[in-house]
Amino acid sequence: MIKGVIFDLDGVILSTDDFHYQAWKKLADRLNIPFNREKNNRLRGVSRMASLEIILEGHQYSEEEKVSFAEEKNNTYRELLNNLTPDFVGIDVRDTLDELKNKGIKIAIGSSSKNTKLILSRVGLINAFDAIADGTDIKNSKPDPEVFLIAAKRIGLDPKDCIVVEDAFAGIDAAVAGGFIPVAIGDACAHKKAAYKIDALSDLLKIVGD
Ligand code: B16
Ligand code: MG
Repeated sequence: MIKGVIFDLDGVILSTDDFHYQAWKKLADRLNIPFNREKNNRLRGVSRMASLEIILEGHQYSEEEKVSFAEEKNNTYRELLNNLTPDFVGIDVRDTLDELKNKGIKIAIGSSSKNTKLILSRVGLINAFDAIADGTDIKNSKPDPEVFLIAAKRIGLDPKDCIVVEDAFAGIDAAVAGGFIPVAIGDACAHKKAAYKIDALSDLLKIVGD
């Protein structure tokens, strides 16, 4: 029986994944490194520094330069986050979270992002979840299951009783590695190990009702 749902943030609860793309694209263009949406899909769910390594593949830079590039990208990203307001949260997302709570299902966030709490505050969802686990809690980012295991612990549930909803291949791998039920949305729907593939978050209501 499903007792909990752990949501990824960027690309699942919010379309902040597009802000990540825009911020990386600005950096890549400045460095004259080719970067497109296909390559961006490899960055989904992956930490900031690991994302930078993927962008810089085949190019040599010092550690100091890499730290400064990551900071530059994060500054651009945070400028874009200034556009966030509660209107950014889709009605389907709000209704689904409410419905899950009404059914007595625990809900949590499991995100690799260190900006998670800033984002949730800006859109008015900081108190909407029973627990938040994010990039500030973990040593290893997805595909390591650490962030989801922390989220499950914080809602007091066993991974086998929890769905993980992900838009990233790395996130589906992490869910499988942690013993969760992996549900894919968006880009992750092409992942063979997704137990369910959904078009909208409200499709979860059918899955938990199974
Ligand atoms: P930050 P998620 C992930 O969030 C993003 O998908 C990924 O693109 C980003 O690099 C990572 O967070 C770290 O984010 O730079 O804000 O700490 O999809 O796990 O919610
Ligand atoms: Mg994501």
